[in-house]
Amino acid sequence: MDIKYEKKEGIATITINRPHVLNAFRPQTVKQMLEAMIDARWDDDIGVVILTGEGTRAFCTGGDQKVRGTKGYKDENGKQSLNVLQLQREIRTIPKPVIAKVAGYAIGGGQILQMLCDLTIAADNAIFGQAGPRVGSFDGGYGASYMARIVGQKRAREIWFLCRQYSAQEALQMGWINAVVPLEELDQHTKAWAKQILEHSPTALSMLKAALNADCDGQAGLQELAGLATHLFYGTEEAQEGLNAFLEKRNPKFRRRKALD
Ligand code: 1HA
Repeated sequence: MDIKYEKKEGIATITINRPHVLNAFRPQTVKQMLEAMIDARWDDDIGVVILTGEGTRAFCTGGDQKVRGTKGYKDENGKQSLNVLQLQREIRTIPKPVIAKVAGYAIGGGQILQMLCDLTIAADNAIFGQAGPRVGSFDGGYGASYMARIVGQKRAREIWFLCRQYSAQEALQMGWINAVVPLEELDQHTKAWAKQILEHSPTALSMLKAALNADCDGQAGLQELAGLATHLFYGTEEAQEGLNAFLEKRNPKFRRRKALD
């Protein structure tokens, strides 16, 4: 396995476990992360997901350049893909808060994963940066446009064009991450944030996540927000009347809607 997956006290933790390559991901890693995210999505006991990397040297340094081919990254059968884009969408749309716990490098596609998490808590040894233009790659999707929404257009261009590395403090100043804590306190702070979130209304949190996404994600964002609205609507007497009328082969008798009813 390329990841560790643990569920405890309402928190699912996904840990990229490839420290020999600073937690760079290959297609199998991404596939396992996706399966874990989907498990966490449907598990009613899970309210928060934590994404992290094994050890203290790296959160994730992006795609494993040692298995990169001409059409993407090669899996164990030689098939090439960019399946991390699917994982990005899952992090974005899972209706539960996802927290990135970052120690060490968050570089390239690893930095994008961190950025797509709802919240990022970094250790004081964390280093953030882009590498694509240095190694012949780029993420022009969320990696460009969502980054610019967060740090601004000038900074996003600097990050991508210069491929420099930024300290946790610099990332905090840019609004790229939420908090910086001493490395030895990273676990404790991340757990405390997760526990605080778990005390709050899961429906309110999921609606807020979808609403904030909808502002950036166009029709896909509206679909997500509307899906949650439909989910709530199904629980109303009005929606049940429509269903019952169909099943009972009669015309529905909908109550006239009062303002803000
Ligand atoms: O752009 C995309 C995508 C775009 C669209 C759609 C999908 C995408 C998917 C992915 C990506 C990308 O992620 S592109 C960017 C890929 N990442 C990089 O280019 C970062 C490469 N790594 C580094 O620049 C450096 O390793 C480092 C600045 C993070 C750390 O340097 P340091 O401290 O000097 O450590 P280093 O000795 O380089 O690394 C330790 C070991 O980890 C090395 O292995 P060794 O030589 O001991 O056998 C190193 O090769 C390995 N390693 C680190 N990062 C990667 C890696 N091996 C493969 N891939 C890596 N990303």
